[in-house]
Amino acid sequence: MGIVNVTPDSFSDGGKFHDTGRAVQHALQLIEDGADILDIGGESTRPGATPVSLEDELARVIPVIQALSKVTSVPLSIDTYKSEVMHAAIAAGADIVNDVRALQEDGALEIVANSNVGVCLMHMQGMPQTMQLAPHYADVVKEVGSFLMSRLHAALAQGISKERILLDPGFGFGKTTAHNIALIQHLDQLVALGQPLLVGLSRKAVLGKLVGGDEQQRLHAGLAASVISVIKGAKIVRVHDVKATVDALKVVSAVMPTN
Ligand code: PT1
Repeated sequence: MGIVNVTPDSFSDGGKFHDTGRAVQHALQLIEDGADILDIGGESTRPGATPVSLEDELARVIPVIQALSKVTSVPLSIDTYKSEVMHAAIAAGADIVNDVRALQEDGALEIVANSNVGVCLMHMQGMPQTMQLAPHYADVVKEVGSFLMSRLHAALAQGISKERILLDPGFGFGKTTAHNIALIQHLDQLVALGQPLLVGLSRKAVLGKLVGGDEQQRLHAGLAASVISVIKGAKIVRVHDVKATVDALKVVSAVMPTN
């Protein structure tokens, strides 16, 4: 899964047309690089990020989804927790809803249930602005697992069939380095929940903790993280560096063909 961030160009005044074009160009490059899914997002959920209004988020992502759905059959995922954005994105051609709040916002379960799109249910402790201040768990693997099971059951109860549902431990979302590492170490316990697992570690702070350096210097650490995750059973990795990740995973597939 290749990441397509739709955020205003620092040189433009949030002029939609220019930003749409850049995002579409980037998405097409990721397809060329071997992405099987594109994840399109208009609001950052990284620690400390400031929220984006509904109007701005719609103006950023909907034109990109409309444009891409006309030119590619690669599945498009919308990275949002807002039910109005889910609704508009599905109408514009999105195939997957990727929700860091696991369909807990009002109306979100219903909108996904009344469509035929896939959905990724992610775990987060707290909210992006404050989630890294004091993450706390008695047993992070158990607690993430039971949260994901409860959201899985909420989705099933709403009529979303299990074939449509992905689960995600939410690396970096209200987790210390030790919590993130424990989740990778015990990923098999989350695979055992029975749904395909999506994992996002690309360029995240936990990698910086392990190797030092800024975001641009985390590629090799991220490749190791993707390889380990896939060997441990993850089905989808959400990454910025698609070509490098595809190459690394080709080696995994050659050596472990059933993986
Ligand atoms: C993710 C994910 C996501 N991550 C899914 N969607 C982000 N399903 C956005 C840091 O610690 O893992 N899974 N959508 C990006 N969020 C973060 C979080 C970025 C933490 C950076 C960090 O550096």
